Amino acid sequence: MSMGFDKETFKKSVIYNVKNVFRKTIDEATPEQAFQAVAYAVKDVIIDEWIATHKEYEKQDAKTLYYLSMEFLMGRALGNNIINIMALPEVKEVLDELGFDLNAIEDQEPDPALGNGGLGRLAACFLDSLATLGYPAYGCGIRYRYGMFKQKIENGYQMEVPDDWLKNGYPFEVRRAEYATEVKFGGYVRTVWEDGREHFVQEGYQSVRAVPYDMPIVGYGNNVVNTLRIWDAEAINTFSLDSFDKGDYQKAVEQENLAKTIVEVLYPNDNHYAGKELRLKQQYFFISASVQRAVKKYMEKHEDIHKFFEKTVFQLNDTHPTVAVPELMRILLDEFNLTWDEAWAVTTKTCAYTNHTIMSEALEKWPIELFSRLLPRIYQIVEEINRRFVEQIQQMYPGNQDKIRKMAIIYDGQVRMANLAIVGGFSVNGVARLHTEILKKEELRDFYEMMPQKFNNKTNGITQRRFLLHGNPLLAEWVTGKIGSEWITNLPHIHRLAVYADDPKCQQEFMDIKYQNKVRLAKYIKEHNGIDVDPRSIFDVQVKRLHEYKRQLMNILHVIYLYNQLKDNPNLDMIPRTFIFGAKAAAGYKRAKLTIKLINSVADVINNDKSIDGKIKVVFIEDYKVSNAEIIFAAADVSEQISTASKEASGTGNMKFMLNGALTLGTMDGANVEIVEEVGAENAFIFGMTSDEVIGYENKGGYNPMEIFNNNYQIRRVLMQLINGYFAPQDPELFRDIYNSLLNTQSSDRADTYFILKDFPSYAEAQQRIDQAYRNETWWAKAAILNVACSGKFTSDRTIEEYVNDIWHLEKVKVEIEA
Ligand code: DL6
Repeated sequence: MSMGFDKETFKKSVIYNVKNVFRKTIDEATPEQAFQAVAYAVKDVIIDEWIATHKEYEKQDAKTLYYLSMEFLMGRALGNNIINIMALPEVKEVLDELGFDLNAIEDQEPDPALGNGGLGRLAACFLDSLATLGYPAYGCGIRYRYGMFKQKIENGYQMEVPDDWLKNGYPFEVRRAEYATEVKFGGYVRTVWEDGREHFVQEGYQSVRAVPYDMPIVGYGNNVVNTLRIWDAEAINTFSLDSFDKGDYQKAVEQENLAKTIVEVLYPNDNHYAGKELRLKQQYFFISASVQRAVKKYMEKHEDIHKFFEKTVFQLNDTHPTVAVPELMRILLDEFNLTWDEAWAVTTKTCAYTNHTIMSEALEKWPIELFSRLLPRIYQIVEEINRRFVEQIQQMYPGNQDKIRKMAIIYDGQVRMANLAIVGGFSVNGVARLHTEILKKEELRDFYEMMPQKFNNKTNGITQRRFLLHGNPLLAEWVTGKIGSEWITNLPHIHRLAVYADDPKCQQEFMDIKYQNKVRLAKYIKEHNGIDVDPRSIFDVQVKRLHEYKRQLMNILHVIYLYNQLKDNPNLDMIPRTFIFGAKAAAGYKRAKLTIKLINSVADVINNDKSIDGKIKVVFIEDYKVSNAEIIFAAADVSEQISTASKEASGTGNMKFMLNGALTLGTMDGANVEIVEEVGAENAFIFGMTSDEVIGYENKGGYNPMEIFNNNYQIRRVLMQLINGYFAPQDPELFRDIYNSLLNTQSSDRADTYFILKDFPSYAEAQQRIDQAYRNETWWAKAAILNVACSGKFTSDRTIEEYVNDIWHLEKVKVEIEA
């Protein structure tokens, strides 16, 4: 139990909060009010540790990491915080005594969804691990007024509903007006001569006030509480008569509007760059505020800005925060009067960049016109960085224009953010071994040849505290019962479970727990979808963002293929299967949205077909998010990780399934490669082309799917069902675009870009192997336990230690709290 936790004080605090905040007695409180009261009471426990942690960091003058990210997909905080202060049993007892159920109260919390998918959730796992390991770190991001949209399914179609997560206030945040700072946009740069040198002054700009809100990030049982700092925007001078009198009316209105719009909404694009001006404003807004604050904080304790990098490191979570490079340069040049070389030396020792994708549509490139208009001084600095870098290229590769074409930061009217991030930092990392190798050999090959020392791999990880301890309490307790609780902070320890994999009693216990988790999910599905699913069927799950490269389409085509077999032969010997999908599509991504409609249309036909006797069920879980993800992972038998090899940088859902004892059905892509390496190919179902094969075909301009269509009757039959109204009797043309995308009958794009038909036979064969394997419960239980036992590598604690050792060089800090 946490040192600072006292049950009676906690109880009083809950009662007091209900009274003080809502003017009610505890018996009158609504569940939402009870949630707020409990959250405030938990925050009260955390606050002392939060203050103590920051005192300790200051006392030790610790080097600090700033994890700069447009996205933090935190999920609910209450349950996680209670677990991390190690007060779960006591809080449950108190709530019991007060007549509340903790689960019901947790369900009242909105999911702070300030992220899209993998990249944002990774940032959240990293914060958990940093705090648990005791490393001084801030997450820096944006306090979006509306996070990731809520997904409603209406008539099979995705509808987007705004996520007003702040509407009742968020109890865990603290507004820190004392750290507010100004961020400037637009205008022009005037050059002035002073003290014998040029100075640059931005004039005629608009500005906003960036105001930070801090959220506590509680380490597990170690008194450490770090901070996620998200910036809100306010008008510099609230709209005033004063401006009106001065004839600045227009400007005052514009500043007010700028502040309102800048943090209004998270762009709901995953692995896709939309190129919107507001997005660049958002990027510069939170980066300028964070970098300014980091410099100020450093200067409070130090005199020599030249040594800034000794105490500070900025990790750029993808290219979105790359303006940190020129922003730090600006501050060093214009505010500290460093020379270019001095400023460059500091900047390039402070910044490090993580690449999260090789998808070309995700590469950020800003038109010069937009970039220079919005950020005139920053653009000047980028131009100078580029000029010097191009000179370097020319020295190294004299006369080689191709190198300049590929590596220049400014080229063809565009500012290329990945190139800026690579040149402006000291480290470039990929997020799984295969991904890093592809970066080195293909996408970033020229940079790798020029500066190999910068490149390194950091295979992603996940926090076992949220995805096992909190999400799957039955399995967590079972694991602890077998091997003790060390796995909670040292996941490789979980390998000790391996000795139980062959033990029939343990196998039975494990399968019973899985069954109970399936019952829990079946209940959720009944409540949310109105569909009955059989917990004895195989739960075959694909939950992740909807993207063509992730191939949800291949999965649903296979469902149709299986259904056809069953229709042909109602006595087909197969283990009943429940195919579960969950996925949000970017609001403007038409084909992805049509795929959701297809899944729901197939579900409608199959789930209502009495003739197949419930042997196949298809469920699309609405509004897939962190809180329901925890329930889904716990209940899965099969984890679908079926991206086209080379396209998924890492994946992290794959790790969460493994930790919960699901078997991977996957391609040799991303971190699947390392998962299989840990658990053994015999305990997974691997299929499909390798990344080398895929890249080989791509280099040849693709392949001809018509051959497969013509020669494989079963595949042809499935594809024809897309356009003969089988799943859309009212509108037989509805799925024509999907059909065309596979066969390229009309479009100018390459046919079947993601090799769905090419990999289909091998996928269907792997699915057949699953059906056979599940019949042998002993084998399945053993393989599932081994998956849990071999998941140790995939803790984000390991990933963070690697970042610390190779890139960040932080020191652990101990925080003692007096009892
Ligand atoms: O590294 C976290 C996560 C990976 O696990 C996924 O494989 C990858 O797709 C995702 N990348 C992005 C890129 N987004 N942008 N822009 O989300 O990162």
